[in-house]
Amino acid sequence: MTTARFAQIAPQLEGQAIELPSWAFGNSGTRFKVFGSPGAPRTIEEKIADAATVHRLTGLAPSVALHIPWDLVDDYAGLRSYAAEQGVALGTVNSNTFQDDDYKLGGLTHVDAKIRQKAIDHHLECLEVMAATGSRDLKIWLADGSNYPGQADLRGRQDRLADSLATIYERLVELGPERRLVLEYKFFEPAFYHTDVPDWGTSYAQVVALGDQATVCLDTGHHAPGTNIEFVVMQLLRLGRLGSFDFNSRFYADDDLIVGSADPFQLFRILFEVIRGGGYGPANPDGHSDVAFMLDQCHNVEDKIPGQIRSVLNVQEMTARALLVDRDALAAAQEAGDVLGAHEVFMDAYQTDVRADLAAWREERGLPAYPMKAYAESGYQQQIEAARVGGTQLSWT
Ligand code: AOS
Ligand code: ZN
Ligand code: ZN
Repeated sequence: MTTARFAQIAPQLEGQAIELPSWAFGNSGTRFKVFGSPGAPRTIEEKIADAATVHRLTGLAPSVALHIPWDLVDDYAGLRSYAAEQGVALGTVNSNTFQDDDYKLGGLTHVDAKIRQKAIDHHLECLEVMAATGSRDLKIWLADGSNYPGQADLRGRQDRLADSLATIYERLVELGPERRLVLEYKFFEPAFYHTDVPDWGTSYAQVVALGDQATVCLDTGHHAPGTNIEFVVMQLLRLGRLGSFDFNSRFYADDDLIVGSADPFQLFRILFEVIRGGGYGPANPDGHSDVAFMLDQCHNVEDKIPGQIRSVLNVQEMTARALLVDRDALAAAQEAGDVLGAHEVFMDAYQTDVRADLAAWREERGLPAYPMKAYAESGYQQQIEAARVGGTQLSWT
């Protein structure tokens, strides 16, 4: 592909925004071990400073998602100002009903009304946080499920989930028409027999019952191996209910590895469907889209800040390649029944190396041509390793 072709799609790269998860900067690991990383943040402010560093070097990550209670502070308005000073905004608020003993057998689906109410109240608290931070989205991922056949009444749990979500949604709507409830699905883990929101269909059914301000979050690591994720993307966009992505890569289950590292072609196929379905912001005539791009990753063995830089660059690179698909030629080949011709048009774009064009594109905008190299040379890593001594490093477990 020529640089001239890149120049045609370059305007559509303008304004691409990928939200970073605050938890990606803290220590993380597996159930076997969490490794401490020198320089890992001890406060939410330090996480935000790290996220702002990713944005400064890439221009791609203007907001940070919060997780409650991991990012609990007394003054969210103050945190919002701090983030703004650093050059980023506070984004999606994620709830947490998976780290409290009370939720061992469920949260929003629990048989005990008191525990259900506690889980609902937690979400109402998240909504208050959103009011102070100016966040648009409340993202709900539920660990609710069961481990053994017969353990739980699957239908009863689904009905209780609908009731609990309706209470949360009612309050969300009061906060304004721009707010959204985004319901994430995941096919297993931590529950191993059944999960209460295991798939896009269940999430879709639940959000449609709530109303227009409820949408689905698609985490790329939350499907059975072999699932055609881009088909799900297409369908949710077609139905007008794709709210957001949690991007990451997986080899086996919910690996939360760097997006685009395990299967770059899958990322390309997903982004192609997003663009084709009108879900990509700058490609829309009104200049914005309702589909939020977020990362949901953990950097267990690699440095966290360059891990996030690599991730947003991977998304940008595959977005550029997906934009390069010659849609007219593709449609013509499809309509003519030219199977291999259509496939070739698709693959031509995928096989295009856009790295040099993107480096030049960055330089034109006053960004470093090579953000990974710029980070390595910036001294930021050494600086945080020297400065962040004492205190307790934050960890997501
Ligand atoms: C859990 O598997 C989900 O992917 C969540 O979106 C996310 O990882 C979690 O909220 C962060 O703990
Ligand atoms: Zn997720
Ligand atoms: Zn996950």
